[in-house]
Amino acid sequence: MSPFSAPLRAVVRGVPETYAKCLRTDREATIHVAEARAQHAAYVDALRGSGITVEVVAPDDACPDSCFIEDTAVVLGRSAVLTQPGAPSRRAEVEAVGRVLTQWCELHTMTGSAMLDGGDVLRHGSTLFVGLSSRTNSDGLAFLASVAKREGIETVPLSVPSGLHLKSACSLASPDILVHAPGLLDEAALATFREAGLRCVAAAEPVGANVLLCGSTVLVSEDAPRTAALLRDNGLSVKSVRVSEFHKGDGALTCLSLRLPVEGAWCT
Ligand code: CIR
Repeated sequence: MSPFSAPLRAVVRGVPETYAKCLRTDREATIHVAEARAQHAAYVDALRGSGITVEVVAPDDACPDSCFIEDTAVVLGRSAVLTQPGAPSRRAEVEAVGRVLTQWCELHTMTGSAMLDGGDVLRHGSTLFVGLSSRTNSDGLAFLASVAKREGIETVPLSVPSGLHLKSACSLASPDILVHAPGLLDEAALATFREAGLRCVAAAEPVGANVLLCGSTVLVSEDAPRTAALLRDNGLSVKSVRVSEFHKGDGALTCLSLRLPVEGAWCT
Protein backbone atom coordinates (compact mmCIF):
# COMPACT_ATOMS: atom_id res chain seq x y z
CA MET A 1 0.00 0.00 0.00
CA SER A 2 1.27 3.52 -0.75
CA PRO A 3 2.24 5.56 2.33
CA PHE A 4 -0.01 8.11 3.99
CA SER A 5 1.11 11.72 3.86
CA ALA A 6 -0.27 15.22 4.24
CA PRO A 7 -1.79 16.53 1.02
CA LEU A 8 0.65 18.26 -1.30
CA ARG A 9 -1.94 20.74 -2.37
CA ALA A 10 -5.47 21.84 -1.50
CA VAL A 11 -7.91 23.66 -3.76
CA VAL A 12 -10.43 25.90 -2.00
CA ARG A 13 -13.11 28.18 -3.34
CA GLY A 14 -13.96 31.58 -1.91
CA VAL A 15 -17.25 32.28 -0.14
CA PRO A 16 -19.75 33.89 -2.54
CA GLU A 17 -21.71 37.02 -1.64
CA THR A 18 -24.84 34.83 -2.00
CA TYR A 19 -23.67 32.19 0.51
CA ALA A 20 -26.69 32.82 2.78
CA LYS A 21 -28.84 31.33 -0.01
CA CYS A 22 -27.05 27.97 0.16
CA LEU A 23 -28.93 24.70 0.54
CA ARG A 24 -29.46 23.95 4.22
CA THR A 25 -31.69 22.01 6.56
CA ASP A 26 -31.79 24.67 9.29
CA ARG A 27 -33.52 27.71 7.81
CA GLU A 28 -33.58 29.51 11.16
CA ALA A 29 -29.92 30.31 11.81
CA THR A 30 -28.74 33.58 10.24
CA ILE A 31 -25.69 33.22 8.02
CA HIS A 32 -23.15 36.04 8.19
CA VAL A 33 -21.17 36.19 4.95
CA ALA A 34 -18.39 38.42 6.33
CA GLU A 35 -17.87 36.04 9.26
CA ALA A 36 -17.93 33.03 6.89
CA ARG A 37 -15.19 34.72 4.85
CA ALA A 38 -13.10 35.34 7.97
CA GLN A 39 -13.51 31.69 9.01
CA HIS A 40 -12.62 30.57 5.49
CA ALA A 41 -9.41 32.64 5.62
CA ALA A 42 -8.49 31.04 8.97
CA TYR A 43 -9.15 27.59 7.47
CA VAL A 44 -6.80 28.38 4.58
CA ASP A 45 -4.18 29.55 7.11
CA ALA A 46 -4.55 26.25 9.00
CA LEU A 47 -3.95 24.29 5.78
CA ARG A 48 -0.91 26.41 4.94
CA GLY A 49 0.30 25.98 8.53
CA SER A 50 0.36 22.22 7.85
CA GLY A 51 2.67 22.77 4.90
CA ILE A 52 -0.03 22.41 2.25
CA THR A 53 0.09 24.60 -0.87
CA VAL A 54 -3.33 26.21 -1.25
CA GLU A 55 -4.86 27.19 -4.57
CA VAL A 56 -7.85 29.54 -4.32
CA VAL A 57 -10.61 29.43 -6.96
CA ALA A 58 -12.56 32.69 -7.22
CA PRO A 59 -16.04 32.66 -5.67
CA ASP A 60 -19.07 32.48 -7.94
CA ASP A 61 -22.07 34.48 -6.76
CA ALA A 62 -24.31 32.47 -9.11
CA CYS A 63 -23.53 29.36 -7.02
CA PRO A 64 -24.31 29.93 -3.30
CA ASP A 65 -22.87 26.52 -2.28
CA SER A 66 -19.67 26.80 -4.32
CA CYS A 67 -17.38 27.19 -1.28
CA PHE A 68 -18.22 23.52 -0.50
CA ILE A 69 -15.80 22.52 -3.24
CA GLU A 70 -15.22 18.95 -2.02
CA ASP A 71 -18.50 17.81 -3.59
CA THR A 72 -17.49 18.73 -7.15
CA ALA A 73 -14.59 16.32 -7.66
CA VAL A 74 -12.81 13.24 -6.36
CA VAL A 75 -9.04 13.32 -6.78
CA LEU A 76 -7.45 9.89 -7.22
CA GLY A 77 -3.80 10.77 -7.67
CA ARG A 78 -3.09 11.34 -11.34
CA SER A 79 -6.77 11.18 -12.31
CA ALA A 80 -9.74 13.00 -10.92
CA VAL A 81 -13.47 12.54 -11.39
CA LEU A 82 -15.54 15.65 -11.94
CA THR A 83 -18.86 14.79 -10.33
CA GLN A 84 -22.48 15.52 -11.07
CA PRO A 85 -23.50 16.77 -7.62
CA GLY A 86 -26.73 15.25 -6.38
CA ALA A 87 -28.35 18.66 -5.95
CA PRO A 88 -29.13 20.00 -9.47
CA SER A 89 -28.58 23.58 -8.26
CA ARG A 90 -24.92 22.70 -7.60
CA ARG A 91 -24.00 21.31 -11.03
CA ALA A 92 -22.86 24.67 -12.39
CA GLU A 93 -20.06 24.66 -9.80
CA VAL A 94 -18.11 21.89 -11.47
CA GLU A 95 -16.73 23.49 -14.64
CA ALA A 96 -14.56 26.07 -12.88
CA VAL A 97 -13.11 23.38 -10.63
CA GLY A 98 -12.22 21.29 -13.68
CA ARG A 99 -10.34 24.26 -15.16
CA VAL A 100 -8.08 24.29 -12.10
CA LEU A 101 -7.66 20.52 -11.62
CA THR A 102 -6.68 19.98 -15.24
CA GLN A 103 -3.24 21.46 -14.39
CA TRP A 104 -2.44 18.34 -12.34
CA CYS A 105 -4.94 15.59 -13.16
CA GLU A 106 -6.43 13.72 -16.07
CA LEU A 107 -10.13 14.50 -15.75
CA HIS A 108 -13.07 12.09 -16.08
CA THR A 109 -16.44 13.81 -16.21
CA MET A 110 -19.53 12.13 -14.84
CA THR A 111 -22.56 12.27 -17.13
CA GLY A 112 -26.04 10.83 -17.62
CA SER A 113 -27.92 9.50 -14.63
CA ALA A 114 -24.80 9.25 -12.44
CA MET A 115 -24.72 11.54 -9.41
CA LEU A 116 -22.17 11.77 -6.64
CA ASP A 117 -21.00 14.30 -4.04
CA GLY A 118 -17.35 14.19 -2.95
CA GLY A 119 -18.61 14.42 0.65
CA ASP A 120 -19.70 10.80 0.24
CA VAL A 121 -16.19 9.57 -0.54
CA LEU A 122 -13.75 8.67 2.22
CA ARG A 123 -10.27 7.58 1.16
CA HIS A 124 -8.28 5.15 3.30
CA GLY A 125 -5.13 3.77 1.67
CA SER A 126 -6.07 2.08 -1.58
CA THR A 127 -9.78 1.99 -0.67
CA LEU A 128 -12.56 4.49 -1.29
CA PHE A 129 -15.53 4.07 1.01
CA VAL A 130 -18.49 5.53 -0.88
CA GLY A 131 -21.73 6.49 0.82
CA LEU A 132 -24.97 5.88 -1.03
CA SER A 133 -26.94 8.86 0.17
CA SER A 134 -29.61 11.25 -1.06
CA ARG A 135 -26.80 12.87 -3.14
CA THR A 136 -24.94 9.80 -4.44
CA ASN A 137 -26.52 6.97 -6.46
CA SER A 138 -25.31 3.60 -7.70
CA ASP A 139 -24.54 4.99 -11.20
CA GLY A 140 -22.30 7.62 -9.59
CA LEU A 141 -20.60 4.91 -7.56
CA ALA A 142 -20.10 2.77 -10.70
CA PHE A 143 -18.53 5.68 -12.63
CA LEU A 144 -16.15 6.46 -9.78
CA ALA A 145 -15.30 2.77 -9.30
CA SER A 146 -14.35 2.36 -12.97
CA VAL A 147 -11.89 5.28 -12.83
CA ALA A 148 -10.56 4.27 -9.40
CA LYS A 149 -9.90 0.71 -10.56
CA ARG A 150 -7.50 1.99 -13.21
CA GLU A 151 -5.57 3.72 -10.41
CA GLY A 152 -5.45 0.48 -8.38
CA ILE A 153 -8.03 1.78 -5.89
CA GLU A 154 -10.95 -0.38 -4.78
CA THR A 155 -14.39 0.98 -3.98
CA VAL A 156 -16.56 -0.13 -1.07
CA PRO A 157 -20.20 1.06 -0.95
CA LEU A 158 -21.82 1.91 2.37
CA SER A 159 -25.34 3.01 3.10
CA VAL A 160 -25.92 6.47 4.58
CA PRO A 161 -29.22 6.04 6.40
CA SER A 162 -29.36 9.59 7.74
CA GLY A 163 -27.53 12.89 7.49
CA LEU A 164 -26.27 14.56 4.32
CA HIS A 165 -23.11 12.68 3.38
CA LEU A 166 -20.96 9.75 4.52
CA LYS A 167 -18.41 12.26 5.81
CA SER A 168 -21.09 14.15 7.76
CA ALA A 169 -21.15 10.94 9.83
CA CYS A 170 -17.47 9.96 9.92
CA SER A 171 -13.97 10.89 8.84
CA LEU A 172 -10.37 9.88 9.42
CA ALA A 173 -8.71 11.44 12.46
CA SER A 174 -5.48 9.52 11.77
CA PRO A 175 -4.51 6.83 9.24
CA ASP A 176 -5.93 4.25 11.67
CA ILE A 177 -8.66 6.11 13.61
CA LEU A 178 -12.13 6.80 12.29
CA VAL A 179 -14.19 9.31 14.25
CA HIS A 180 -17.96 8.92 13.83
CA ALA A 181 -21.20 10.45 15.07
CA PRO A 182 -23.04 7.82 17.11
CA GLY A 183 -26.38 6.86 15.57
CA LEU A 184 -25.63 8.11 12.05
CA LEU A 185 -23.95 4.97 10.68
CA ASP A 186 -25.37 1.48 10.88
CA GLU A 187 -23.50 -1.43 12.50
CA ALA A 188 -22.67 -2.91 9.08
CA ALA A 189 -20.78 0.25 8.09
CA LEU A 190 -18.85 0.34 11.37
CA ALA A 191 -18.00 -3.36 10.95
CA THR A 192 -16.68 -2.63 7.44
CA PHE A 193 -14.41 0.11 8.79
CA ARG A 194 -13.15 -2.18 11.56
CA GLU A 195 -12.40 -4.93 9.03
CA ALA A 196 -10.30 -2.38 7.16
CA GLY A 197 -8.18 -2.02 10.31
CA LEU A 198 -9.67 1.24 11.55
CA ARG A 199 -10.38 1.92 15.20
CA CYS A 200 -13.79 3.59 15.48
CA VAL A 201 -13.98 6.39 18.06
CA ALA A 202 -17.36 7.98 18.82
CA ALA A 203 -17.39 11.78 18.50
CA ALA A 204 -18.68 13.60 21.56
CA GLU A 205 -20.52 16.18 19.43
CA PRO A 206 -22.17 15.48 16.03
CA VAL A 207 -20.04 18.14 14.27
CA GLY A 208 -16.97 16.44 15.71
CA ALA A 209 -17.46 13.60 13.23
CA ASN A 210 -16.09 15.65 10.34
CA VAL A 211 -12.41 16.33 10.93
CA LEU A 212 -9.65 17.04 8.43
CA LEU A 213 -6.44 15.09 8.65
CA CYS A 214 -3.49 17.21 7.47
CA GLY A 215 -0.47 14.96 7.96
CA SER A 216 0.44 14.86 11.64
CA THR A 217 -2.25 17.37 12.67
CA VAL A 218 -6.00 16.90 12.61
CA LEU A 219 -8.29 19.91 12.26
CA VAL A 220 -11.42 19.74 14.44
CA SER A 221 -14.33 22.16 14.56
CA GLU A 222 -14.20 24.63 17.46
CA ASP A 223 -17.82 23.57 18.08
CA ALA A 224 -16.61 20.11 19.07
CA PRO A 225 -14.34 20.76 22.08
CA ARG A 226 -15.07 17.43 23.76
CA THR A 227 -14.25 15.51 20.56
CA ALA A 228 -11.01 17.52 20.32
CA ALA A 229 -10.13 16.51 23.89
CA LEU A 230 -10.98 12.88 23.15
CA LEU A 231 -8.72 12.83 20.09
CA ARG A 232 -5.90 14.44 22.11
CA ASP A 233 -6.40 11.68 24.71
CA ASN A 234 -5.91 9.24 21.82
CA GLY A 235 -2.48 10.77 21.21
CA LEU A 236 -3.39 12.99 18.26
CA SER A 237 -2.19 16.50 17.59
CA VAL A 238 -5.38 18.57 17.26
CA LYS A 239 -5.94 22.07 15.97
CA SER A 240 -9.37 23.64 16.49
CA VAL A 241 -10.75 25.73 13.66
CA ARG A 242 -13.86 27.91 13.72
CA VAL A 243 -16.28 26.84 10.96
CA SER A 244 -19.61 27.65 12.61
CA GLU A 245 -20.87 29.63 9.59
CA PHE A 246 -20.31 26.54 7.45
CA HIS A 247 -22.11 24.27 9.92
CA LYS A 248 -25.15 26.51 9.32
CA GLY A 249 -24.96 25.45 5.64
CA ASP A 250 -24.61 21.74 6.58
CA GLY A 251 -20.89 21.80 5.90
CA ALA A 252 -17.79 21.30 8.01
CA LEU A 253 -14.04 20.90 7.52
CA THR A 254 -13.54 18.44 4.68
CA CYS A 255 -16.11 20.05 2.39
CA LEU A 256 -14.14 23.30 2.14
CA SER A 257 -11.24 21.82 0.15
CA LEU A 258 -10.15 19.29 -2.43
CA ARG A 259 -6.91 17.66 -1.44
CA LEU A 260 -4.25 16.43 -3.88
CA PRO A 261 -1.77 13.83 -2.67
CA VAL A 262 1.99 13.79 -2.91
CA GLU A 263 2.99 11.57 -5.86
CA GLY A 264 2.93 7.91 -4.75
CA ALA A 265 1.24 8.65 -1.39
CA TRP A 266 -2.38 8.86 -0.28
CA CYS A 267 -4.17 11.52 1.72
CA THR A 268 -7.74 11.93 2.84
C1 CIR B 1 -25.24 21.26 0.36
O1 CIR B 1 -26.34 21.01 0.90
O2 CIR B 1 -24.90 20.71 -0.68
C2 CIR B 1 -24.33 22.26 1.02
N1 CIR B 1 -25.10 23.27 1.64
C3 CIR B 1 -23.43 21.60 2.02
C4 CIR B 1 -22.44 20.67 1.40
C5 CIR B 1 -21.48 20.13 2.39
N2 CIR B 1 -20.54 19.30 1.72
C6 CIR B 1 -19.76 18.41 2.30
O3 CIR B 1 -19.81 18.23 3.51
N3 CIR B 1 -18.93 17.70 1.56
